Amino acid sequence: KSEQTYLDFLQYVLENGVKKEDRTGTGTLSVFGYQMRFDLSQGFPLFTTKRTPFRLIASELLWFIKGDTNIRYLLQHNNHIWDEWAFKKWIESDEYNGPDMTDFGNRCLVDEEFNEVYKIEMEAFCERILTDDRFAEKFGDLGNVYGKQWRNWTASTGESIDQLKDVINQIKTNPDSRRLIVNAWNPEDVVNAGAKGSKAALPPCHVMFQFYVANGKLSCHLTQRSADSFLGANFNIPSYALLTYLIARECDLEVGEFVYSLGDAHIYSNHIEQVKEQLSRDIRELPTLKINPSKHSVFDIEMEDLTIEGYNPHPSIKAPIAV
Ligand code: UFP
Repeated sequence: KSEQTYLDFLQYVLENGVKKEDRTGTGTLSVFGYQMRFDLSQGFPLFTTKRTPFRLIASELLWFIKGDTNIRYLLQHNNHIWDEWAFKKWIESDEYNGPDMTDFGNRCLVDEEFNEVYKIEMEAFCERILTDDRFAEKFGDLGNVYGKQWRNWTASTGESIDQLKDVINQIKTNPDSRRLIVNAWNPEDVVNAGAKGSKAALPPCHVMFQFYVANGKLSCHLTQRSADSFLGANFNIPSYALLTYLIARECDLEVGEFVYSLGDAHIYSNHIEQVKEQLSRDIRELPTLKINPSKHSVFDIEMEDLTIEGYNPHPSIKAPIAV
């Protein structure tokens, strides 16, 4: 049922999406405004019509939860999903004097020779982030991205606000509150995001989330301004599902629903065949999430405390990511 909800969404964007250009120059089919609901008690929404790597989703979420914004932690967990953003900062810096990497995302797709040079530069970059502390501090940090805004939002007074900790305390002490919100969108940081010298590597896609407690169950509602339906949404759904499971557990609640609201929901023009392939596959049973019972607090969870059982997906489907 959960997975069908996602497949129906892909189908909907395919059928109703309008042709729309985008920042990356790829082109999309796009709809504006779409909502999905997933009953988390019916299994963990790691979908089966395409293999989705749970380790990447979990290590990224734990990285946010720690308030970490440096890709070193991700690399230590063999997670490369944020590399390009840090790499961009590096190649645009005065210290970089390797081969020209301008517009590397698009060039990799069309120029095989360039792609080889890029891969070597990127590998060297990651190795240096892992081994060179000064380098990592300077070029591994993505600035004011999720971890910072969730755990360490800077107020106008200079004081720091721990939104995630506060919201968990509120869920425990004031569960009927209608203000159980964590907001990642800071207008001050979003100005010029991604430009040289800006405060954040990119403006947040998952802008804010809200919790809701009723009948002993914790639900979560996420507002996402922009969704790559094929490569992004299937990561974002299990990521927030995991967050909801972890918080529910700490607050002695069962899991309720994950409600997922999208602004610009799009399928990139070079993902259409892949989407059709995914839609042709039959749905299998959703896996279950196991959390180390000896850990209680969200803030103590490490990768080895999380396991996925009964995951038997169809093979993954490759598609180029737009950067
Ligand atoms: N994107 C997602 N989910 C994410 C994330 C990015 O779908 O969690 F970080 C996609 C949405 C869009 C692109 O296709 O990445 C971001 O581009 P823009 O900032 O132009 O919306």
